Amino acid sequence: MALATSTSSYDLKNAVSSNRLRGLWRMMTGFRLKYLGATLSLALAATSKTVTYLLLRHYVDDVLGQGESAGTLLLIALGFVGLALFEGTFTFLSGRLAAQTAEGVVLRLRNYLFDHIQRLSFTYHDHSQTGELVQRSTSDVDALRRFFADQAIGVGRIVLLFAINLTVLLNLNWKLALFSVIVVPLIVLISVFFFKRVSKAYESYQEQEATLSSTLQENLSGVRVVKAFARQAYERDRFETDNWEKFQRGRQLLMMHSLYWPVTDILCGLQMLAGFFVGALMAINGTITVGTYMAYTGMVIWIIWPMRNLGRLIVQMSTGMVSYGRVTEIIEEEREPLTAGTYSPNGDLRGELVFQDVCFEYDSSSPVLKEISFRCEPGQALALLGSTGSGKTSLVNLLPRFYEYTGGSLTLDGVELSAYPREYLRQQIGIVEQEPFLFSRTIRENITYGVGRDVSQAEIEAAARAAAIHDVIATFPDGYDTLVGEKGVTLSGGQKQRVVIARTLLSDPRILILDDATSSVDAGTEGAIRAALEGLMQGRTTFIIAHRIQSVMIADLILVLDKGQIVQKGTHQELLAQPGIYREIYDLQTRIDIELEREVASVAL
Ligand code: TTP
Ligand code: MG
Repeated sequence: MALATSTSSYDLKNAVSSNRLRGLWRMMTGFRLKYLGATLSLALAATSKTVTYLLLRHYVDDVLGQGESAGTLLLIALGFVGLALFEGTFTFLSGRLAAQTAEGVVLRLRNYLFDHIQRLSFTYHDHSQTGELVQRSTSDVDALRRFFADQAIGVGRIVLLFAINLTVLLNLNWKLALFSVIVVPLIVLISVFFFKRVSKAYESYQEQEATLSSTLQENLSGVRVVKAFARQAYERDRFETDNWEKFQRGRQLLMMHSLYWPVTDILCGLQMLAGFFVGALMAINGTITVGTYMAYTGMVIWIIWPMRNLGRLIVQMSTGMVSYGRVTEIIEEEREPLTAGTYSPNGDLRGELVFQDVCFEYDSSSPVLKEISFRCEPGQALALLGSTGSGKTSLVNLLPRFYEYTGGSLTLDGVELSAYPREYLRQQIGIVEQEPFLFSRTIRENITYGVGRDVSQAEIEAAARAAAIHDVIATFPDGYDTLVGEKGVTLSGGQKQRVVIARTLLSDPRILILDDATSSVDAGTEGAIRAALEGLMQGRTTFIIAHRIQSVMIADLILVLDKGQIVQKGTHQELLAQPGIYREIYDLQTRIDIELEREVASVAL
């Protein structure tokens, strides 16, 4: 890949500026030479156009009717052809360079955004809508591409055409030249007036588009729920309302554009007519030559029409500016530092954890964990039990530093957790998340996802066996190369969970966290996984979150959480011996089990 597009070598944070034009200029780092080349080519093309008119003037005034020779005529004809070729070549070159600049800049920008969004914090992603992020990384980036490809270069072209032609005209006849541009300040004023309004209208249009793509994205993810509740009509109405709003805003935006055109067209047209008329009078009076008049009529078009286009470009640039703002809002967000840490650990973790009055809350709302204190020796298994919403997931999410605890002290192998680099923790801690997620790739790719090395088929199978999923995979025609997800087979909830367990086991973490990892698995399979895990838990600190007593009773220490607090702590035997939630759950679950057995027995009879 070309160096200029590689994201690792370039930090787009530099391109964040309150001055949007400056920011856009900075975004072009590495491509500015190309852009200047494009502008220079334009200048050459514009100059040759003007020279063509001067040649025409020379022909009319000095050659025509002066007993011209065939040689002179040929020379002049060649001159016209040469100039046309010259202009064409440089117009082409300029377009090409501009396209390279624009595509190059946004290629890099897209890569950067993708990488950047992945590195933002969990908190950021909790609060941002996927659809909105997608829209900013596509539609807004595309608006920036248009800015670099058409608008930035277009402005250069217009300024050059204007400057060159006006300078020459001023030299030919300054009075006529000045008369021809009296309308220009007015056009600029009108453009600025529209620029402000179009910016606003476009911003609100893009916002609505983001809302719409969020709605679309959410409804696609939740299409099963929509169907299950037969809420298609309701969702359609909601979408239609949002879409109607977008239509309204789009119409308003177009209205602005369509108002701008006739106003400036009339102004420009009148200006040109007046210029032609006055010029003709001057030519008749002999103030200017006929050749000058002809050159003037050619050149004045290249002053007036570009000015009209300048207005259009200024108006269109406002869209680029708005998109710039929307994209840099993401770029401005701080990345989660992955490798930074005041402590640089050596080798693997032992896995000794000490919680001392640890408190935690998500964005300073109500506390989620309150003064959690316990200790866990290396290699121990620790279980968390508690009603839903009691804070179990939140507690284990602190360990890989997905979130930062807000009070107390949490040490890992004797060092405060906040001193560890996140990347190291995430390599050492394996977490089977409560909601399993698989990529739309093969099962093999999903299982080997977290391992940064080549793994043998035997290793993959061993992990899959331990997670009690090997036999299921073996039934697929493509085995481990079966595609899962949208383009392949759909796995059941329990099967997904087991693939995710295999993935985590394969990464061989020092601390293993199973967050309700077997919630979608039947009791028999859970037993098989548990038996396999017991062997694998040896030598690593393990956190088990589960709702079944059978899953947690093997732990060396069981914590019972309620509303973010530890209400009971001890081994299975200790907790059974005391009154409390644990014994209640135990009694309830055994009673259900006994009744179930009785039912099964009676059916069997
Ligand atoms: P959890 O820690 O998710 O509760 P839990 O894991 O014990 O529950 P379950 O058995 O259902 O998995 O949530 C504790 C509280 O924190 C709960 O009130 C929701 C809140 N919370 C957030 O505000 N943001 C989050 O990202 C999460 C995960 C939880
Ligand atoms: Mg949970």
